[in-house]
Amino acid sequence: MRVAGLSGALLGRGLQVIDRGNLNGPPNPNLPPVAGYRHLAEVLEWNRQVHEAVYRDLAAGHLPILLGGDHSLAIGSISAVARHCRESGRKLRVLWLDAHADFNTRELSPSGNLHGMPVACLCGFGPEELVRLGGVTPAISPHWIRQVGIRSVDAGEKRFVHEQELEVFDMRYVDEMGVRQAMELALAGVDSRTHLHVSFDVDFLDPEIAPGVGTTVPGGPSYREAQLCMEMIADTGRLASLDVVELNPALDVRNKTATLAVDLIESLFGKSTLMRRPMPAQMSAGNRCARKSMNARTEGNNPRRLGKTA
Ligand SMILES: [Mn+2]
Repeated sequence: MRVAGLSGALLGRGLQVIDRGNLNGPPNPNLPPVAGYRHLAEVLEWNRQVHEAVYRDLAAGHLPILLGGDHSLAIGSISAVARHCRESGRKLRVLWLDAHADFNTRELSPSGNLHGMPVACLCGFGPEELVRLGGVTPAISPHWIRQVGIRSVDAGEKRFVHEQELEVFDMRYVDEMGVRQAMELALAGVDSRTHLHVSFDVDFLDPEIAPGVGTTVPGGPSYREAQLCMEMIADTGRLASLDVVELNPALDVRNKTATLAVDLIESLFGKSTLMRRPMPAQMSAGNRCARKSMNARTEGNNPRRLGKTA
């Protein structure tokens, strides 16, 4: 994502960018599960580092962006966000964009992979060390989470999702009701007291457009649907922290997935590719000029070119 120009894209949105560099955790030992978990010691160490880094930047008034790495890192980042919200008296809403519910436990998971368990760990179900990482257990309530794009859930995990009353807008919902309604409901209740955290697993996207992930699942959101998700989040003006995870450059094709991720992050930070006019009340003289010149170009009768130039 650095190579794909993430910093430049954010600078282009008028933001200040501080690249904190890489965190340095232990390597992946590639071992089978021990007592139902794979690499618990390593995952714990990485998450300690993520927690401290994210918490430090939130306390400094920054908007942290975590680039992963596998989705278990969200245990560190979201526990830090929850701690920050407790201390600053803010409500937390977690928007989990993913093909998977990531709500497995050792009893339910066939693989023991902790990247399938972060939501469960954050809600208090998982290995003690990870569950109490943020100081208060559980770190968050299942009722603070909205999941969108889900299309691969194990049978036992599905029961557990219902039992814990997670609000899930799966791909069947998106197919039937559209992204717009899913996102309207997922963002309902977000107000000026809300800290909105987005945990964006790149496998949320359809593998046709985003091949660079380890666990592709067909039937995900298209380019336009993903853009609409991001634009609707931007419209709330409440995005306060972000994870972008599971991007695997070794599986990518000419950095296509990273480039797409950067493109979507730009939309998340308010870049609009569309032609919608600003509300008249908010329209400045500058905007009016821009509108006039766009109209002038429309008269040239080439709307496609207008779309691109604009
Ligand atoms: Mn995930």
